[in-house]
Amino acid sequence: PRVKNIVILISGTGSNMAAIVQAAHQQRWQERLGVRVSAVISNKPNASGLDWLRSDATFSGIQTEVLEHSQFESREAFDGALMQRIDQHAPDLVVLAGFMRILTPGFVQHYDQRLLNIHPSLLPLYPGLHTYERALTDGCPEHGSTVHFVTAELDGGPRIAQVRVPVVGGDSVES
Ligand code: NHR
Repeated sequence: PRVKNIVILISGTGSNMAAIVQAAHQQRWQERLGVRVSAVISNKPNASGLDWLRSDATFSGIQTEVLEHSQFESREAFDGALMQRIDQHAPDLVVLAGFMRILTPGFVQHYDQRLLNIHPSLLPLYPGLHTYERALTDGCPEHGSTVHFVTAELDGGPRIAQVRVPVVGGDSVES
C-alpha cells in the first residue's frame, strides 16, 4: 500500500509542527505506520518554523513552502491557491498547527474528514484567539489543548483528543 501523506500548515514558530515531525522521526512512522510528513506550508514568509525545519538535515525529506496570504485579493483566492499547493502532495491528512488564517467553507469542504486543527484550549471552552490570556484572566484552574476536525464553524468541529494541564501560581501566557 502506498505511503500516506501528511501536510502541515503553520504561521509562526511551528512548535506543534516540530513536535509532530520529531515524533514521526523518533517513532519511525513511515516504516511502522506507512505515514510521513510530506510538506510544511506557511502563510507567512518569515515563519521561524520553516527555518527550524530547513536547518536540520534529518528533515530534508520534508518540503517547506510559503504561500503569502497578503499576495491575494480575497480569502477565496488565497484558499484556492493553497488547495492547489497542498494537493500537489496528495495529502491524506492536512493538519493546522498554529495556522492563523480562517479558512473558507470551500476549503474546509474540499478536505472533509481529512483536516485537523490543534487548538490551544479545552474546547468547547475558548474558541478563537488569545486562549491562554483569556483562561488566565478568568482564573481557570486548568487549561489544555484539543485536536479536532475542522468544519466551517470556527474551532467547533468534532473533538478527537484533549490533554489537560493544571494552571499553577505565577503562570503567564509565555509559561
Ligand atoms: N478555519 C475554519 N473554517 N474552521 C476552523 O475551525 C479553523 C479555521 C482556520 C484556523 C485554527 C484556529 C485556532 O486554533 C483554525 C480553525 C485563526 C483565527 C483567526 O481569527 C481563529 C481561529 C484559529 C486560527 N484568524 C484571523 C483571520 O482573520 C487572523 C489572525 C492573525 O492573523 O493573527 O483569519 O485558534
